[in-house]
Amino acid sequence: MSDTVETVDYTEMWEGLGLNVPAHCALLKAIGPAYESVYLSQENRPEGMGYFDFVMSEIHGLRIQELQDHKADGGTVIGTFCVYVPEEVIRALGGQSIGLCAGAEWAFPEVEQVLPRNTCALIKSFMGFKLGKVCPYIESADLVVGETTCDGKKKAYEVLGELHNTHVMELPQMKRPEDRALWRSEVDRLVAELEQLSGRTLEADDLKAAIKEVNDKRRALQRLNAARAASAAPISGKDALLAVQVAFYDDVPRFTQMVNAIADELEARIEAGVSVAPADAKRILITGSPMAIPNWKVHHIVESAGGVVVAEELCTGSRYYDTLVPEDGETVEEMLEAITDKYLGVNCACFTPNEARVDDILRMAEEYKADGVIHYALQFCGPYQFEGFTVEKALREAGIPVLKVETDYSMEDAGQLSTRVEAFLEML
Ligand code: BJ8
Repeated sequence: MSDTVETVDYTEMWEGLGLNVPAHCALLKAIGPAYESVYLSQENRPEGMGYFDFVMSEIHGLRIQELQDHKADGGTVIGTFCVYVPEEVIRALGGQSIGLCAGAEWAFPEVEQVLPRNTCALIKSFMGFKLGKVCPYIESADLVVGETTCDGKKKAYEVLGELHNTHVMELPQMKRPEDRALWRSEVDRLVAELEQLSGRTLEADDLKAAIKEVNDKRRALQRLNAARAASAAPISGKDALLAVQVAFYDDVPRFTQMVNAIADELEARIEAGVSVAPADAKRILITGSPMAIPNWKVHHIVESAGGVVVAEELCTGSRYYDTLVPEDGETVEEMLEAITDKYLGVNCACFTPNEARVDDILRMAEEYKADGVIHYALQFCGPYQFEGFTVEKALREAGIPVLKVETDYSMEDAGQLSTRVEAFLEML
């Protein structure tokens, strides 16, 4: 992508996808200014973030056009909502894996006619985008792959399944050998579904190449995030969060190259002692429910209050990029075994017990020199609200200050949240 691309009218493409074009334009009109005020108002951003400004300006334009071109060339587009869905398998079978829109309030009154009101904002959001016909990603998707994680998602996929071609993977809720065997069989079932959809057979060479490409993407994110451990923060938390959010739907090799370029820049900034935050800015680790694009609310509040977010133990954070699939497998069987283990290793609150997540948080708090931790749970997100107690207890025992926040996508509580965050930062 170049930053000199002329403005293109995508209306015909959006109409072809069956979008409600006036409603869709209203959505874009809301996201543009939000991005400007949250992102473009920052000072001293790494130059490489210009790529993400461009990606955001074309979020429903050029990238959607690329997906249509990919489909015209015989490829598939596969929508996902969870980091457990193995994107290596999707890529190896000619698919583009796309994390679907789920980070903004849209058509909630319509959603509440098909889902209970006390459903988390993330689920309501993806259902609102579908019912309101404003998401070109889901309308481009040949298949949506869901998973049996929390109860809300499980049941929402039943409703979504009536509106869109949907495949649900059964994710076990424990990590015993018999659970692993179930998950292994679910990986096979996904392979079979994608083979049928694409008309291809999973080949070892393709799977090996896909593992390498996705690992390279995660390695680039690891580099970018490792730079945030420096005492002088070389990048804001908002910018680092955006990079992971975009990782779910951007072209993989291009994204990897761009993130590596930012990592180069951050490493040079560390050498030169360049920081985006004052030396005494309090360093915050955020953990909890995922923050899908354009949910930047808590990061924006923390950084507007003078803190700096240095790490995220989130699915839009370390849970996405921390672990890789070993690259030494040669047969399809060996590689699917490795994929099974890598994904079952993610520590989501849907699992019980889930002590490894607490270990991850404690390790990250130390690695990133966090002064305090914010535990973020979406309202009605039972798994993360429940684990909030365990996490808080472990952090207090370790002597690490913690603030628990429960919120949604509306800005109604922004003032109250800011006050709590300011008080927390002052106390650190
Ligand atoms: S691996 S966190 S992406 S399931 S916020 S819908 S948990 S009620 S999204 Fe998730 Fe996969 Fe786990 Fe990550 Fe339910 Fe909570 Fe809503 Fe959630």
